[in-house]
Amino acid sequence: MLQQLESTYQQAAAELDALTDAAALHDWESRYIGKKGAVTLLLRSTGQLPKEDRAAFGQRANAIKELLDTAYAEREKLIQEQALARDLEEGQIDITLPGRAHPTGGLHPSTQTFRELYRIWGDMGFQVYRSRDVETDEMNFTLLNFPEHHPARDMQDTFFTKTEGVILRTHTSPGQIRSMRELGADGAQPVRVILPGMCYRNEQVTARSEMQFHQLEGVVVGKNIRMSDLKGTFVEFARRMFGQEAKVRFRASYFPFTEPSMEVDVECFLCGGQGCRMCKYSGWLEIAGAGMIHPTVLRNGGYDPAVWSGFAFGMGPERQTILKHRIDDIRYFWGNDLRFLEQF
Ligand code: FA5
Repeated sequence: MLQQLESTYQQAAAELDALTDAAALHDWESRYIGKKGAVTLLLRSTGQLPKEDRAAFGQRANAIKELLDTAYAEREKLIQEQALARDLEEGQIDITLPGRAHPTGGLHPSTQTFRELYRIWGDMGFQVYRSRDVETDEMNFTLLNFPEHHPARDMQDTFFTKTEGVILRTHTSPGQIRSMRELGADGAQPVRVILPGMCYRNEQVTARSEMQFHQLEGVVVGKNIRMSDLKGTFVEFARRMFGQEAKVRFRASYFPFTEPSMEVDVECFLCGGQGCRMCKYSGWLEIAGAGMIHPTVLRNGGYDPAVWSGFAFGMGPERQTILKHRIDDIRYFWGNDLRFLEQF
């Protein structure tokens, strides 16, 4: 058996030296040193030998196995190196090819609109004030002069929590009270802030309306603040946001917390006021609700309405983004579909 072992070793070593490709190497491995390889089987049959021969045979067989293992690893490395050199020579790896670019993330279209709004309102002297998403019914409605029976308090509009009197804000307007109370120093200091944030309404989701959407509120309180200030501010804002030629229109409206109240429209930038599908052939696009802050609300914010006055407005950045990019469905915003998001 020792002779057989030696001749198998000679043969294996000679064959290995002549191998030049990976497939043949693999075949060699299973024939000689794999689980059922000739050397492995010989090593395993040590026990069948007479007792006195076992130790010498076992020792030699183990040494041969080790020699072949090492030679195999060396040959494998050599074959890999040769293959790589061949590939390089044949030009299969073109090292002059440009690297592959990694896809980079982008800003959400709403974030982009917000940043533009921050820049414009910031340049016009407004600071950002962050108010909370989870609100009290009192802040969201009562202190904003909503009568007890106002339909906005109905179950359809508001998301309630399990805690009595605690809701998800339906608009950013409760931040009016919070910012007046916090920054107004008990009705002694003026306030000029914008309040960005998410709002929640328990309403039917459609192409134009979501259950959650952003608003950007604006609050200005001071002495001698008049309707003309509100108007002038919006004319300036529209120019900065939509271009120097932008025209603004104010329509009478109603909100419990402003008096008088109005909707602010800009001339449709798609058709220049001629009338098109986007403006529903009216020539105008609504961009905000606004008005002079109601005396009751001023009082609830800590101000004496005989001395102080102010205006407020609330706009919907998603609706503005929809108009700007002509997006046909608001549901894309929170759908997280990369095919939509990657377009911005
Ligand atoms: C308000 O929420 C008032 N708080 C705005 C306001 C503030 C008026 C300060 C006066 C003074 P309104 O419900 O119209 O008003 O919403 C304001 C804007 O939020 C809308 O013009 C629209 O752009 C956006 N908006 C309202 N509901 C949705 C909705 N379901 N999905 C997407 N955007 C919405």
